Amino acid sequence: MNDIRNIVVLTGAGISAESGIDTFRDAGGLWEQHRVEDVATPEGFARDPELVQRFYDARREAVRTVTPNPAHEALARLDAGWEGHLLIVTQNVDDLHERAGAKRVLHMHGELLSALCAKCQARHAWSEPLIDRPACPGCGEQALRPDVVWFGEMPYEMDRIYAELRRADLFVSIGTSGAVYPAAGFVRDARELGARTLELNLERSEGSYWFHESRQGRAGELVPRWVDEILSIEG
Ligand code: BJW
Repeated sequence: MNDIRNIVVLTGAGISAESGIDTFRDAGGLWEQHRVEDVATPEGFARDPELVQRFYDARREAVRTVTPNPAHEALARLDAGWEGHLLIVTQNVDDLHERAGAKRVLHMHGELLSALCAKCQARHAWSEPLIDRPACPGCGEQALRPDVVWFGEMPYEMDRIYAELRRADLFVSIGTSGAVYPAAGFVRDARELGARTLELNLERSEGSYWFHESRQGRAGELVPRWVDEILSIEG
């Protein structure tokens, strides 16, 4: 463990579950409440934009009412204390990593508090509803959509993520089912490139086989314990 300098952490919906945000694939999760084809694909948006805007407007509103939990706080502590390279790649569209104080965060599936203009492609910080089709502050067109990555779209900053995976000594996956690519493939990529791999999740994920070590439990308990371990090797 003493030769670890460069860390990539991948987080998923499970890290925000204890803050009160629904996951996607657990019992009672978002995909039991909504058809994924309707609300998380460009085709669904083209068919029924109002349904999709309502879905994301409600989630944007709900995210205001929740707060970071001990797992987000522990990763922020890691970010502040770790002198080597660190990148927290999150699949989550909430802003709980940032609100806990983490700085080295990349939102590969976009952000609820951002709007993307389908006309000029500009991204704008956004906290209001989109259902009433406000004008894009850049080009003036009423073409704003949620700034999230739907199935069939390219996740953000893949080149930067793969560059960090190439130099990672340690890859840690937290609270993700491993059902959605390319994120689900990061463990295999990181391992084949020489990183040690660790999973912290309520249950074994779909790609659990690829991890050197898999710990099961709640993120709010596992993550602070792991951060204590990793920071103790630096100090
Ligand atoms: C706890 C806990 C607690 C609970 N403590 N743990 C290869 C093979 C097959 C298909 C494909 C492939 N490559 C691409 C595809 C197609 C597709 C895909 O993956 N399809 C699958 C269905 C197979 N992927 C795409 O289309 C992606 N784009 C793409 O691939 O572009 C081309 C490309 C090619 C090559 C390189 C790069 C790019 C885009 C995917 C976009 C996903 N979008 C969504 C919606 C985002 C906006 C929104 O939030 O609404 O992203 S879908 C949804 O799933 C969301 C999540 O980020 C994502 C992952 O979910 P996550 O986070 O894992 O949540 P859950 O609910 O699944 O799991 C939660 C876990 O937490 C569970 O395990 C629980 O046990 C655990 N848990 N409580 C710890 N307290």
